[in-house]
Amino acid sequence: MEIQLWREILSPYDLAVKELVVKFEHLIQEYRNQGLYSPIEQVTGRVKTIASILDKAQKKNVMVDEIEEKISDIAGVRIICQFVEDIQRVVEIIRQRTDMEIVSERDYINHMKDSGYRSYHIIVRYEVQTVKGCRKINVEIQIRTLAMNFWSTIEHSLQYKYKMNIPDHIREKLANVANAIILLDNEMSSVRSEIMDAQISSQIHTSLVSDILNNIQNLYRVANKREIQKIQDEFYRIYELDDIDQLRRFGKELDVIAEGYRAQSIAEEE
Ligand code: 0O2
Repeated sequence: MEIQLWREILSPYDLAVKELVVKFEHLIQEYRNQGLYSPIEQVTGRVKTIASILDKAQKKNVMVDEIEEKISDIAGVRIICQFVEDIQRVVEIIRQRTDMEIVSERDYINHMKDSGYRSYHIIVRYEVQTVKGCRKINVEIQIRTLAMNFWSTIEHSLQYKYKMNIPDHIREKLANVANAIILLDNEMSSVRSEIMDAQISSQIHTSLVSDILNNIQNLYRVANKREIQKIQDEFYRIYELDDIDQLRRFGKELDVIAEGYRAQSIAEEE
């Protein structure tokens, strides 16, 4: 098949990966904007390279014209979570979605591969709109923790270097590290709720400060400069106290002041 045709074949896969990355990133943002913990930490995506598709087709005895039907990870999205528990939450989120249909699931978290690989795989059918009309294609979604991702990224690069013949002593080390990663993820899970609480209050603090600074900036245009200076000094004083309740109260007072100026300017316009 000509390279030009490959480009055309891969184009809807490229679109699917881009759309899905945007959708999952938006989910992260929605959780954070609502001051909630996001079970998704990061999202990445890729379209398999032509060389890698051909390699896989050869390994699986797949003819070139059967590639789209028989290779289900041409489009791949990777969802990284902080904790093992988050993986199941993400699986549930995907199961509930109406813009993708689950074709199959593979649980390499509870059923680790002999290599030591762990991840949860879901193949979904996803619809994209192209100039030639609507196309439904397969996308593989891999869900794993940061620690699992660390292991699989290193191991994958070694597979590439050693062309599947990783020396025994390295293979043994990788197997040991895979077991250490199970322990590491379990240890992190045991302090999950405290870590989540700390992360959420840090998010709330950041968004409160940003709302207050936005409000002060808007007031600059309409309010008396002396009053603004007083508000700003008060903000610095409260900020240094490092007390989220005081900051929240201050933010609310500022909202009332801003609302007063808004009402005044509407009245002046009329
Ligand atoms: P790449 O370069 O990431 O695209 P099967 O359906 O069992 O015939 P298939 O399609 O390979 O075979 O399914 P599987 O086993 O679920 O693997 C799909 C993808 O999972 C792989 O794609 C890897 O990305 C990842 N994976 C599976 N096993 C391992 C492993 O032992 N180590 C690492 N690092 N990744 C693994 P590709 O095409 O192999 O690679």
